[in-house]
Amino acid sequence: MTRKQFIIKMGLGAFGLVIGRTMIGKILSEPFYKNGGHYPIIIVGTGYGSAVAAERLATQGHKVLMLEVGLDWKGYKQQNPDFKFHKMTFPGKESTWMNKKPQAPIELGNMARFDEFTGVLQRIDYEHVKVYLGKGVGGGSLVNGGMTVVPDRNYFQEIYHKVGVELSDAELDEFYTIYFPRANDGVGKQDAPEDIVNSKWYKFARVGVQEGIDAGFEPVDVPNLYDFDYMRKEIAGEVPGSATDKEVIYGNNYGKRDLTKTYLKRALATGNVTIMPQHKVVEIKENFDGTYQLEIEQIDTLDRAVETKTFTCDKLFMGAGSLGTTALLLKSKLKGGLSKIDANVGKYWGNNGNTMASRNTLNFIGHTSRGLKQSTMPIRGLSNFDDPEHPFFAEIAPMPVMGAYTGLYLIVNKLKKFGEFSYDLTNDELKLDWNESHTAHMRKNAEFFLDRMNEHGSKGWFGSKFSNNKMLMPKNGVDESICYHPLGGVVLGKATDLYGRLKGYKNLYIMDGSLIPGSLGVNPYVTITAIAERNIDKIISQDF
Ligand code: FAE
Repeated sequence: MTRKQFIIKMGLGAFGLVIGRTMIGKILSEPFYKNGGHYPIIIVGTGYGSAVAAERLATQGHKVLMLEVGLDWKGYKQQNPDFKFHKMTFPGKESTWMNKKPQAPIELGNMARFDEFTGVLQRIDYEHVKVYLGKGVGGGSLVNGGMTVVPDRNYFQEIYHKVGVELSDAELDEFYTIYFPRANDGVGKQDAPEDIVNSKWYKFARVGVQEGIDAGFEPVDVPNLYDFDYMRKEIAGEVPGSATDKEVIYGNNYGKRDLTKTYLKRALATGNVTIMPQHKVVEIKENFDGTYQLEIEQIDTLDRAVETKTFTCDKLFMGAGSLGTTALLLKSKLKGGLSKIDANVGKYWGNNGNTMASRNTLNFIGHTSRGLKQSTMPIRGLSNFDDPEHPFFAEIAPMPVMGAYTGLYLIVNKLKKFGEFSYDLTNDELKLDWNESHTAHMRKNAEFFLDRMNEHGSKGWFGSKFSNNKMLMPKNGVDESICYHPLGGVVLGKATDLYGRLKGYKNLYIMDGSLIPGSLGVNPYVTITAIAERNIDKIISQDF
C-alpha cells in the first residue's frame, strides 16, 4: 500500500467520541478532518517544546490540536505487529526519512538499501552541515541518546548576552531553581545507578573517563532519561534488549522514555488533545480577525500530498523545531501571510558546536579494550569548558559494533559566529549561510582533544601512542559537518519577547529549539523543555 494515512484522535474532547487510536488506509469521514475547521489552540509539531505546551494547556482544560508531519509510530506498530524500530546495524525503510539508504554518521548499517519511506530519522544536507532530526509523534525524542543535561549557568547567560539579550540574575534563578528541575522531572531524568555503570555495558564509559582524567580533562556524570530499571532487566536477560541491543538513532522499542511515555502521554490522558500525524503545515496566515489560518498537506508514506486542508485557530503554538519553525515563519512572511514578522527571524543559528571525533586505540600490545558490548545510551562526558583557549564538552559516545578499540566522542563546542537562514520561494526551501568560518575552531578543538587523549590519555605498552581514527572519519578523525543539535532562528528576546510571544503578533507563540541562540555547551532538550515550561506558565497566566 502506498497511500497509508494514519490519523489518531485520542480523548473525549471537542469532538465527542473516542475514535480508535489509528486508522490506516482510509480517511475519517468526520467533516473536521476532511475539510479542516476551527480549533481554539493548534500546536505545530510534537517534539519537546510542543509536548510541554500540550500537556500544560490540556491539563488546564484547554482543547488542543497537534499537527505532526511524521508518523504515529505506536499506531504503525499496531497495524504492523512485526515491526520494530531498527537497530543501528540493520536499518530498514522505517529508519530513514525519504531515502533509499541509511544516513547515519557512523557507517554501521549503511550498506542497507530499501524503499523510500517517511521514516524516523531525517537528514537535511547543507553544504557544510548535515542536520539530523527525529520524525513522528515525539519528534527528536524518538531518536536521541537520552542525555539529560542542564547547561552551565554562566554560559547560558553568555550565549544570550552575545545576541544582546540580558538574562537578569532573578531570571536565571528562576530557570535554575524552577524550570530546569521541572524539565528534568518532566522528561524522566535519572542518574545511572552504580551497578549499571559498573556493568560490562559501560566499560567504554569507564575506560573513556579514565583516559580523560589521565589527559587532564574533567570527568562529568551525565544523567539520562533511559529507564535504568529496564536496562537492569535487559542485562539480566529478563526482557528484550533495547539500549543493549543497538537501538538508538532509528528509534528505541522499549527502555527509552521518549515523549510518548512522558509529556505526550500525560497530555493525551487528559482527553483534551488530538494529534494528527502525517499532517504537514505548509503555510501560515494571519486573518483580519486576529485568528490564524494554517494550510496543511496530509501526506502519505512517500511524503506526497494526498489531501490539502485549511485549519484556523485562535492561538497558535509553533514547535516544529529550529529548522521547521524558522522555515514556516520565513516562508509565510515572504508569501504575505505573516508579513510583519520581525527581522530577527532567521538569525542566530548554530550547530551547538557539534563535532564528532574518533580515536583508534588498537595497538598491537597494551591496549585497554572498551568492551565489545556497549549500551547505546551515553552516561559520561569529559569537560574542558573552563579552558579559555579550547573550551568544549565531549560526550563519551558508545560504538556498539566493533567498538572495543574505538574511542568515539560528540564534542559540543562554544559558538563564535552565528549562521543565518533565508527562504527560497522558487525552490520552496530553507537556505542556510554556514561555512568553514563558523566551524574552524570546532575542528581545532577536536584535534586538540584527540591529540591530548592520544598523547596522555591512554598508551599501549612501552608508551606507544594511539592515533586518530581516519577509517571512521577520514578528515583526521574529525567531522564537524554532523549536527544533532540545531538551535536558533527565532531567538527568545530577539524575534520573540522573553516568553516566546512572536514579535508583531498576538497569540502566536514559539516553543522549540529555535528560541536558543545557536549554542548551549551541552545537549539541548532539557533547556528546550525548561524554556517551554517557563513560556507556557507566563502565557497561561497572562494570555488566557
Ligand atoms: P523536535 O523534537 O525536532 O520536534 C519538532 C517536530 O515538529 C518533529 O516531530 C517534526 O516532525 C515536526 N515538524 C517539523 N516541521 C513540521 C511541519 N511543517 N508540520 C508539522 N510538523 C512538523 O523539536 N538532545 C539532548 O539533549 N540529548 C541527547 O542525547 C540528544 N541526542 C540526539 C541524538 C540524535 C541522533 C539527534 C537527531 C538529536 C539528539 N538530541 C539530543 C537533540 C534533541 O533531540 C533536539 O534538540 C530536540 O528534539 C529538539 O526539540 P524541539 O522541540 O526543538
